[in-house]
Amino acid sequence: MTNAATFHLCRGFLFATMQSIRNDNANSGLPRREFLARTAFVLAGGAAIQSALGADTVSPANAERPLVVSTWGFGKPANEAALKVLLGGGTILDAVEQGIWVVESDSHNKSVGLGGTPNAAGVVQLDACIMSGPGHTAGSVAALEGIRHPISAARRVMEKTPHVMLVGEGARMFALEQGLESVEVNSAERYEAWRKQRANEKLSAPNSAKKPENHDTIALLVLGADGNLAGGCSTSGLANKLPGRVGDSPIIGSGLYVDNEVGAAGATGMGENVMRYCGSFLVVELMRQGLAPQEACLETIRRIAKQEPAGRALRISFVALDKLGRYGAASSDQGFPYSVTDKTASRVLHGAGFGARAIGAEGGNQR
Ligand code: SD4
Repeated sequence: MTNAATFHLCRGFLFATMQSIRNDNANSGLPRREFLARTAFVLAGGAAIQSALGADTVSPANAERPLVVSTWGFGKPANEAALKVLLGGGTILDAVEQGIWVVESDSHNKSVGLGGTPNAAGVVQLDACIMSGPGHTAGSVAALEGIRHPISAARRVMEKTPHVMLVGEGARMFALEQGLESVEVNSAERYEAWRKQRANEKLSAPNSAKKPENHDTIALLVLGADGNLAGGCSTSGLANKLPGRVGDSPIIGSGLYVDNEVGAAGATGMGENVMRYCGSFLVVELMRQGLAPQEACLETIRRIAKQEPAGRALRISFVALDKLGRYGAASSDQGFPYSVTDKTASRVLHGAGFGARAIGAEGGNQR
């Protein structure tokens, strides 16, 4: 049964129960205090059902299509560009690609595109992927240097090669061969200088995860007017990462997943805490089992937090959109902003937060 059907069934049940309490009261002269107590109990049940279905749940009847959902407040202009593409007759993949261009081109953004924060050697390495619901096709690039729009490189991998993923120098060569806009990168010199500087240092992963503002990804999901889904993801990844480090964002099933029968999901945050759990795949599979998008995001975080030594310090967030046009988001932190755009409105909302106490209560390690 779909969530919408469950919701209507539950609502019907609550209504009938309220009616029966009213009738009982009228017939039996139930004391007022008991009548109020029973009523409160039923209403609380209703609230719990609504919350389980996700705060941002919309009924399919109200769902606007096309619809665009993305991570963070900086996703809003990207959504608006994507919607414009769709309304102008572009495909869902055009919408994903051109929406993400907006963030990749934003020189103020320090976590996506060439303006992103460099790795430990001082070189910006970019990760991106794209996925189409129809045909279940995907393309991805990782540790890509000097290419203005990694999302376009990912799309070319999907559409022009028999492969899904290209990395490093091979990905750059392919992007250049495809005529994608590029900039010079003197990475060989920088890597050599870094190698010398590191020679006497202990090899350890740079601990740049302390600041939440040092890594943000655009994951953008589109539901077309015809009900087809697509998504994309682009990031410069974790600041000060080891050269060659690849996060969750270009990994299909981790930073992004689209299933045209069910829905789409994308991730942002500490890639290492998403890619060991196939996070976006899990969100979509939970939606397949009947959870509303927001609840599926929350349940995924709950599942990861249960096994994760980092406990509530996961620093991960998910957005999700289902085939019916319902959407939601959740985060291991409070107040995760995400953007939702359709013909009627373009808004920045806040996903459900997964609080420290909730994790403790479920046995997570709060070290
Ligand atoms: C990564 N997930 O490279 C990316 C970074 C990110 O919000 O999304 N930050 O791990």
